[in-house]
Amino acid sequence: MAEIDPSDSSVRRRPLRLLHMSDLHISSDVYADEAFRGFEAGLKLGMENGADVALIAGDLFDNGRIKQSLMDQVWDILGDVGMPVVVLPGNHDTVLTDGARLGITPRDVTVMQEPEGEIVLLKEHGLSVWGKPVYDHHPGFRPMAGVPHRSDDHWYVGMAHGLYMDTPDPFRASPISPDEIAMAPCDYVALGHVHVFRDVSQNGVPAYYSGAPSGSQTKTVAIVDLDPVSGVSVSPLEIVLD
Ligand SMILES: [Mn+2]
Repeated sequence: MAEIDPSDSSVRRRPLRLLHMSDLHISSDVYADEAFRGFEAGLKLGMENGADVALIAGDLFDNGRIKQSLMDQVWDILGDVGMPVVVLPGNHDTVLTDGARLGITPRDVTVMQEPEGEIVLLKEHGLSVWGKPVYDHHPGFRPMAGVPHRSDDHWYVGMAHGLYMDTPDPFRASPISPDEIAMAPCDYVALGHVHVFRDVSQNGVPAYYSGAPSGSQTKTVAIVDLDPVSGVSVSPLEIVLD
C-alpha cells in the first residue's frame, strides 16, 4: 500500500463542488422580474447539482434604489440554500459596500467588505476564498492585484469582478490582465462582470466568467468541480426561463 506523504497538501483536500454565479442584477430597471427569476433558477440548479458552496462574483444587485424588503427577501433565500454563500460586491453593488444599507446578513452568507481584499475561510469545506470588493470602478482599480499567497492547505479560490483584456486599455475600468491570472496562486478564479460564460484561464490557472442567469441571450451559471485527483473542471449550466 502506498504511503501517504504528509507534505503533499493535495491528499488532505476533498472533492468540492462550487456553484459560481455572477451579474444577477436583482432590481434591474430593465428586467427586474427576469433578474429575480434568474437568481432563483441559478440557485436551484446549484442545489440540484449538489453544490457545496455558492460564490456570487459581483453585481448581485443592480442599483442603490432597491427596496429594503427585496434585499431582505434575497438574504432570506440565500440563507436557506443549505450551503455557505460568499458574495463579492461588484460595481453595481453599492448597497453592499455601503455599511448602512448592508444590515445583518444570514449566518451562512458572507459579504466581502475589505477594500484591500480579504480571505473568507470555510474550514468545514476545506476552502479559502479571496476577493477584493469594487469600491471605485475606474481604470486604476485592479480587482486581481495583490492576491495573497496560499496560507493553508485548503482549496484556494480567487474571486474578482472586472474586465479581462488580452491587451491593456487604459480607459477601461477594473481591468484584469492575463499575467494577473497566470500568477494568481489559486486553484480557481471565479470572475464576474462579463455576462457571458467565458474561459480566460492562463498558465494552468483555471479562470472563468460564469455568465449571467438573466438579461442576456444565453443565460448561465457555472458548476466548478475541484478534485484532488482529476483537477478542476468547469461546466456552464444554461438557465431556461419561461
Ligand atoms: Mn459589473
